[in-house]
Amino acid sequence: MEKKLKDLDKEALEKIKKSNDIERLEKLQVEFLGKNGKVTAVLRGMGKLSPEKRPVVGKLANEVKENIEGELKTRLNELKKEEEKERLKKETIDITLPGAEVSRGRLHPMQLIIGQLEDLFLRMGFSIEEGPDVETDYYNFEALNIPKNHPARDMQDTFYVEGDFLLRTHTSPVQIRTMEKQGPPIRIITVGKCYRVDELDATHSPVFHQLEGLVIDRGISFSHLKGVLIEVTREIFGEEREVRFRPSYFPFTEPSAEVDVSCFKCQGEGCPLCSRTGWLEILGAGMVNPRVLEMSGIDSEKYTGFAFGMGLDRMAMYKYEIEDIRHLWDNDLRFLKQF
Ligand code: 2NL
Repeated sequence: MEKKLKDLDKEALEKIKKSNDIERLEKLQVEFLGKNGKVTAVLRGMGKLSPEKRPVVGKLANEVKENIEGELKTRLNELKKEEEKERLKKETIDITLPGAEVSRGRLHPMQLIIGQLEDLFLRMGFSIEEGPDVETDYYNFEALNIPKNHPARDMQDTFYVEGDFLLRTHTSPVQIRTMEKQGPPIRIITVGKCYRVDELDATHSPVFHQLEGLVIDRGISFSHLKGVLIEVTREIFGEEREVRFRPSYFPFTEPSAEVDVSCFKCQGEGCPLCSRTGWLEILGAGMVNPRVLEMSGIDSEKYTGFAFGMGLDRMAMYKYEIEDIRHLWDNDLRFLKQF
């Protein structure tokens, strides 16, 4: 019986050493140590032994059993490590392969113009104010000295929401709210969407963008207005540009002016962009009408101010030579990728 155990031990160790996969090891476990395994069978036969022999064989049988168990475990670990090594080898990545291209987003031309102008005004000491797109008749018209019979108030021109509410037709309500809330001195700009009933075509859109500025303090004059606007036009259209002020009329400013910049395409010679005039109209401006100041609670005896407004869609179209305003809304990547 002792010989039998030693033979089994030898046989098991050889088989374990030769086995090359985990499944095979599991089978060996069953073959030798399982319920009907070879070593188990020997242990079961021990009852027939003499009392003297029993402890000796018993001890040996246990040693053999433990030995086989140990060898199985060792071999199993070895195989697992090899398997892991194989797996890692297969999983290695080729770091010399070129990476997948990450395509960068870019800013919409309208956002480019807005960013450039905001930056310029911030450098000049202005702050930026915002306000709601849905406004009341008071903030959009009344407080700006736009009379009840003014054509802008017509249903045909303004989107009325319901009751007293409408979609702002310019950004001026934000300036009014700032005058009420803050009081002088004021040095702000506001940028945002405005709405007017208009058929969409190459040059008109019912939604458009405006930038308006407002400066109110003691002793503000038209020359301050000129200084700021000349700075702005040269920053956007280049240092060499001429700036021209033409008399105009707005209910909320007095006196009022429209501002032209010499055409950057033809240097003022006359071309299709400027309709052969040599000038591009870019904004309206003026000294804030004292009635407008008073309505917002500002003493017009003490304070004066200037204001200006520009259509940003037109600015973007000039600057980037966009010939159709609808490009700004179409989200056609062939267009957007050019900026
Ligand atoms: C234009 C003309 C302008 C203003 C806007 C303004 C605002 C207040 C008081 C007085 Cl609260 N004026 N804004 C002044 C003059 C012209 O815009 O052609 N925009 C596209």
